[in-house]
Amino acid sequence: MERDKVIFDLIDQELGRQRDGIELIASENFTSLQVMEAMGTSLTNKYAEGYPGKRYYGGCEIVDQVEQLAIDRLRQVFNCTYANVQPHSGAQANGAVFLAVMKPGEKFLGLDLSMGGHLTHGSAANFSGKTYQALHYGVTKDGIVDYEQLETIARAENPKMIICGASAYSRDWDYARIRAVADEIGAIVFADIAHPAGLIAAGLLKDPFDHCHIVTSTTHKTLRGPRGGIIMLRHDFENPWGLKDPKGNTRMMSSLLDLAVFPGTQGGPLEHVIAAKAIAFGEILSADFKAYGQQIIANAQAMAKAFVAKDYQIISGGTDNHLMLIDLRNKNITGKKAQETLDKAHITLNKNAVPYDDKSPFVTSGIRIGVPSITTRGMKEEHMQTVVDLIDKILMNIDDEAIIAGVKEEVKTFMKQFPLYPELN
Ligand code: DSN
Repeated sequence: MERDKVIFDLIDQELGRQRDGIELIASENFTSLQVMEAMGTSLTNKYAEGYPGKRYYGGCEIVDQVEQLAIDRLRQVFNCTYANVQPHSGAQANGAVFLAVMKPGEKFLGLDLSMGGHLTHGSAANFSGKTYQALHYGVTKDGIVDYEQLETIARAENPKMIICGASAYSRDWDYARIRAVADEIGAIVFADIAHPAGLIAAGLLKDPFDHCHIVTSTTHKTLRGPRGGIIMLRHDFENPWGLKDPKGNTRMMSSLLDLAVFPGTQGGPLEHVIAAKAIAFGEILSADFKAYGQQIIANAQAMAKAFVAKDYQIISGGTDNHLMLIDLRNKNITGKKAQETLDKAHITLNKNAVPYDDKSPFVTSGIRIGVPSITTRGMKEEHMQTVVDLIDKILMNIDDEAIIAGVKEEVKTFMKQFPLYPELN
């Protein structure tokens, strides 16, 4: 077979794009080379429906070891007793939780997408909003989760499940407060920690596991692994609603979750990705990861301060984690225009609705900025001022093509200090 030059050329171009640009998409990161290597291996050829030691196919003796290592390492990362490493994505992990816990039409409560929540927490366009009755809490005018509203809705509506977690929220969570109201009404608490998982693993944010019955995450954001999802329980428990498996047996939550991933929502696991997850979890268990997490928070806070000094409006006034949401209305620029123009200068981020936004989700009034990727590339607090200066130069000259082209060159030169995959030509 001839090498597919067309595709490999595009892959080379993408590597160049990643190297030359300032990557500020809060949900992205750069994996280690060994994490990427594992995904391009013979493990991609193997079918392994089932779980280690209980497969529906022969020849699984090697992938069983790979998957068991991934499970064991993940348990160690979050000090939990149960882990499922098979979900292909965070959305798949969340879908499995819904399948395990909820019957169609039942109520749950999650953070509104327009206030920083996630599609799978009840958006009308998503399976979660179509299959179940989604109720939402929001954030206050100050941009902090409105716990009072959450409690009021929970007490009035008795949802079966309360979800905490967000895609565009820069503050830590009061998991204990959510658990307290959930216990009053007999609801399960499910935390989706996809965004801050790496900071939680590093012990730098509150630990959700003591208060939330079920926890899911993606593996490719602050955890710096391959694209994928995971589900975890610190302690297994009997399912409180007497839910039955398809054979009519009542099962422990761990067993219901395993069944909900396979055969409930997925077929064969991606063992090449699971191998990469195992490598990433091994990296998280190393001494360096805590320092990485600390640097992320230091960078995010330095960046927020530099934006505030230039009169940018940060939602909630700052950040506890790896990201910030900026309301651009005082600058008279939409999120869409900002994203598109910054893209021309190889500064990559996403437009984002801000709480109480008056613009459509396609336009938005804000941008979301995250620092995990630039922290992986080696940036420190002192580099945040340069990044903010470059963004500000574009936003203050949004229709000036010459200035935009100049910033693109400045970005390229600046990023040469922070090599990315030097082993790859
Ligand atoms: N799309 C992800 C994000 O950007 O936050 C969440 O799934």
